[in-house]
Amino acid sequence: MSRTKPYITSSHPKTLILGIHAPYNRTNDIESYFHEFRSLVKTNQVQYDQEIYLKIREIDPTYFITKGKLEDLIEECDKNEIEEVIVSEPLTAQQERNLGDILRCRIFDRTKLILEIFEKSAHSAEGKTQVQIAMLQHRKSRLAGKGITMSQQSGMIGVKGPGETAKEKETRHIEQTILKLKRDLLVIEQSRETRRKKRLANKVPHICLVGYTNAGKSTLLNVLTKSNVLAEDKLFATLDTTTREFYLDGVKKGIISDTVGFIQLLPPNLIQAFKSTLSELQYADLLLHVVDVSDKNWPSQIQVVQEILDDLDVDKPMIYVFNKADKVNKSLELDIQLSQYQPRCMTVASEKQVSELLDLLRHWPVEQVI
Ligand SMILES: Nc1nc2c(ncn2[C@@H]2O[C@H](COP(=O)(O)OP(=O)(O)OP(=O)(O)O)[C@@H](O)[C@H]2O)c(=O)[nH]1
Ligand SMILES: [Mg+2]
Repeated sequence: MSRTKPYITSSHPKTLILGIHAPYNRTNDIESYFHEFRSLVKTNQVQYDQEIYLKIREIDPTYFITKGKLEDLIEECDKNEIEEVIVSEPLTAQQERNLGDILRCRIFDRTKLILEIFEKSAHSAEGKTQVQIAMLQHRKSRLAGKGITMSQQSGMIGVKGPGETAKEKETRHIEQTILKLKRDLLVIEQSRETRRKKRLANKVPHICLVGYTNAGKSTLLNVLTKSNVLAEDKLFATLDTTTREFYLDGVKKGIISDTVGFIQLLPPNLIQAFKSTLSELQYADLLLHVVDVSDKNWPSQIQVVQEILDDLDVDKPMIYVFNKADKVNKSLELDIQLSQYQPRCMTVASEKQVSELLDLLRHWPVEQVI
């Protein structure tokens, strides 16, 4: 495939978003998946000029997209003078570079998109440090794929041994920065540990909200604890764990924490980097798994959350909280689907309709839990 289009440079790149239905995608409804992708782009405040959605039956190891579809895409990018392509899927460093070369565009994959959103949403020192580590790890993985442009020798006359390549130099710099950030994180974690020990010593029951991003966790925390945590119609509004006291019928029952939302194909580097925040879940007595039941993909979203919890070795008593019940029509089919999840309740957190949940919490059988 020969290319003639020159690289274009401008301060406002012409951007195309490319939603791909990949063979590994297990969502029930691909339109909702693409809607989620557009929400990611919107949350990252990127304006786009064109959108293309396509289905591939297999993944091409070189370009991710198979030949015929790739040729159509090249034509589209040429015709519309596209400078930047945002892809809904995670790409390998190699695929990202090859696609960039053949399309003559800058390519951003799902991982980069999510990392940038996390970077914008992090407020606490801990959140910022965790995101920075994940960003640097991603940068390092991209450097590893880079070829000769980075590897000019920088040896000097009169200096023994081979010169260090620019790539090696940058990789080393990244590694050193990551090490420093990890040390900073350890210090921050110590204060978390102290607070946790105090809580455990006081035997304060701890409830954690978990769930897919945008399910309504923060809204629910606000209702249950009469707080005012940021709840927004954007993905990953919450990155920092907020903990509040929880009173039921006028009696203090324990504390409730909000956590970072999950999403399918969450970059592994981010899960790794956020392990210290997510470690709170290991000490929870009860998880409230908040599900946006109005999203057509809610069953696969439950699966995504469960897989991440399994990955983190978190196995705790759980209540399924089917939220946004105001946006669904009750049906026998839905009832049958929901009956697989026990114990469960329906809520409309935005309208403070949480009585079914409060009933469950009131009658929760384990004495030491609530
Ligand atoms: N219709 C409806 N909207 C709701 C309900 N609960 C929450 N929302 C809205 O859903 C959006 C997301 O709510 P959040 O509470 O921020 O969701 P979250 O799970 O904390 O999201 P992240 O922190 O981004 O993971 C907000 O615009 C809420 O107002 C509900 O029961 N019904
Ligand atoms: Mg939130």
